[in-house]
Amino acid sequence: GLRVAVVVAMFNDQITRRLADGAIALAAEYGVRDGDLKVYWVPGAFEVPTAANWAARSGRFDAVICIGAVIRGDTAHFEYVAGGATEGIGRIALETGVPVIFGVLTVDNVEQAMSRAGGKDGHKGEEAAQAAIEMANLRRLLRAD
Ligand code: INI
Repeated sequence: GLRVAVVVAMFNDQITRRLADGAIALAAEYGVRDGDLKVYWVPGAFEVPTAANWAARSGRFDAVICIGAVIRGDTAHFEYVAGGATEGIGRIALETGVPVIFGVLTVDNVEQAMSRAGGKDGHKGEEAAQAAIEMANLRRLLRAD
């Protein structure tokens, strides 16, 4: 019965689509119903916290999964984009109390990103969905006790 929002950055979408697909597939595997999972696209990783904030405060979701890929090679302001996304996502989780999960890759190049999006270094989208389910269940447990 968990309701999950997935906020996905369009920037580097050859990576973020893979991450999102993995997150969605894992959530389905763990029993999240089709209609209980919503996907929201934003321009880039910097906008992810904004939409995650809206989703977390809507009262409609038990967890929010944030997906993005910040690649150092692409930008001189890597640190700002990656730092903004990281700080924002962490802050929203603490401020709202809703699990807001960090599925944003911060890597040097596309190869590193691909290897973490279902390649030899695992699947960070699947890991993010797993973390979302664990945290949403833990929250329910702590509220019930
Ligand atoms: N956004 C990303 O998600 N990944 C990147 O690697 C990236 N680079 O390289 O610049 C990126 N930039 C866009 C940024 O997230 C915002 O969408 C943009 O600055 C508008 O606010």
